[in-house]
Amino acid sequence: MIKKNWKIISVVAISIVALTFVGCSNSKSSEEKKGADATYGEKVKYKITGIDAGAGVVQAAEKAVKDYKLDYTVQTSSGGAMTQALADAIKNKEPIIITGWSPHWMFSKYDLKYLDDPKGSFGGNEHINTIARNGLKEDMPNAHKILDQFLWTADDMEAVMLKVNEGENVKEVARQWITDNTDKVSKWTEGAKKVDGEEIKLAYVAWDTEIASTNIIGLALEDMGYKVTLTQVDAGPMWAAVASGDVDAIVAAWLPGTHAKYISDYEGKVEDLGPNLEGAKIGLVVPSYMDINSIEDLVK
Ligand code: PBE
Repeated sequence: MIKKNWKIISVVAISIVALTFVGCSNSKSSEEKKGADATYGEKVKYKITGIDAGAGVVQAAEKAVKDYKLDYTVQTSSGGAMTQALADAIKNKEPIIITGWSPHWMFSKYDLKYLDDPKGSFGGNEHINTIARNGLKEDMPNAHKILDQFLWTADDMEAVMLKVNEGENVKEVARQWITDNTDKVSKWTEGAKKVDGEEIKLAYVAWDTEIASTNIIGLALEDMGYKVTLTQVDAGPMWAAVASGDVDAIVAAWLPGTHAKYISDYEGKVEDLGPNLEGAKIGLVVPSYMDINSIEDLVK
């Protein structure tokens, strides 16, 4: 009887010790997290370094601030200014939180991580679609066919982006990529006839991803005899231009989440030609040396 009681007492005692230990280590780690964020938050002045206000990733970051009740503001600038701020922070091993996306050369150049997004403010897997103006199919069937067949991979795009980031001229990088990838390009042009100087206009935003894709498809169209004009605009005007027919197409529609508002605003006013790239993603990105893993770790 006494023996049995001892057994029970020692099991209970061990459990208490174990639970206390687990409890302590849990509260300690969340305290540490809070401590880490207080330091990070102050160091980054409670700012998420963003890009242009029209970008879906900036709007998603603003949604995240609300969803997670963060004491942060999203600072808008440009893709170039954001990656410069990232480079500066990494050079000094300082914290920074940016509005990131993939594919992107920054993941090849630096050691970075996405913050987990348990509330899904940034959506899930994305693809990049080609969008044509209504009537392009009838007016320019060959160009329409090429745009419709345009398809490449995240690796392809990243290779182009990386070279451009390293300072090579985008037109030269595009020419080299097309020369090296005739198998892919010939699939895009399959069944399309060459034309003689027909004019075609594409719009894009100065996002590194879109600079790469628009130059590649632009050159592929040029090689099929088109006189191609690439116009750089902001995100809102880009969508408005293809919906009004001011430009013939864009290859920069991030769906289903990032540009959801744009595509629903112009429903019926544009033709969605489907994905030209699968496996894209947006989110908050930080250098791997930062001791946080989730957007929730930014909550004070
Ligand atoms: N991006 C790159 C864009 C789409 C392409 C992720 C910066 C955005 O609207 O957020």
